[in-house]
Amino acid sequence: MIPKNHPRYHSLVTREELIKHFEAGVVARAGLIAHGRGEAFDYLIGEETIEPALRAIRAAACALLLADRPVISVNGNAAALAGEWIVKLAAVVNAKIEVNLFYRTKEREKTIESLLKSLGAREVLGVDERFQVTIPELMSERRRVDSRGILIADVVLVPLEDGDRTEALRRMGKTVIAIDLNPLSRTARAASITIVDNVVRAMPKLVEEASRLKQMPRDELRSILSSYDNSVVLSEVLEYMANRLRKLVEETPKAWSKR
Ligand code: PTJ
Repeated sequence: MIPKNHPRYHSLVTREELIKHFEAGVVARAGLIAHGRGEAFDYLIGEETIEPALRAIRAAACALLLADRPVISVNGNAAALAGEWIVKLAAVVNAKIEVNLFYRTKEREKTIESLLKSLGAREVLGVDERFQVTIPELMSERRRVDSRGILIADVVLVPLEDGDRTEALRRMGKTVIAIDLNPLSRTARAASITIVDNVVRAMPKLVEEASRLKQMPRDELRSILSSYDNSVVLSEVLEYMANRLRKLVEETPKAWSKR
């Protein structure tokens, strides 16, 4: 039991969710480590969705709504932390959901498929071997993709990724939307749109934004998307982190440094 008034309540609840899903076979062992890395970067943005991330979320919603064949790629951490929102987003933007794992086992694929189905997903790609193809652009287990999903997708949302795959998908000509707390990661740098935010906060916001923008004329969505520049957004995130650290340094009482 985590008391609600604990100063790190939300962070501890998220950890418990991950541990629970690790024990259920959804999250990979390395997924726990990956989360720790993410948490460290979350501190640097003050554990809130910052303005550059909101702009990336808006552009991502436009890209998904304008896509002909959007796919949401799901790994263990994403399923554990944002499964419900993945299913909701897929319904709003009419996207396919595909399980695609780095630490791939048949069993984990099935467990994640069941979790997503229990949350309302009607179809989950990436599990049926009859539709499995390998993409030559990649060496890792992630090279196995579904011929009805990622292979033919024009826009792929990859919450929490490893860099190789994002680069490979870009080489295949796809628009890649990443959610990654680390603005320095290869994924963040290689993606077409990078949402530097915690997947726990970003996914509900993405669903909300996509639902709102769905009512807008497609030309307006195209105009929002074409004015988006990912390198500008990434440098704004770094500037935000640097300014925040500078401010914290100034605010830190001198006494602290003497301790
Ligand atoms: O389920 P699998 O087998 O596909 O494996 C998934 C992991 C995440 C273990 C695998 O993709 C991996 O090893 O990823 P990396 O290379 O550790 O990258 C994960 C990235 O996600 C890092 O840049 C972290 O900073 C970031 N990250 C971690 N937790 C969050 C996050 N970004 C957003 N929200 C988070 N909660």
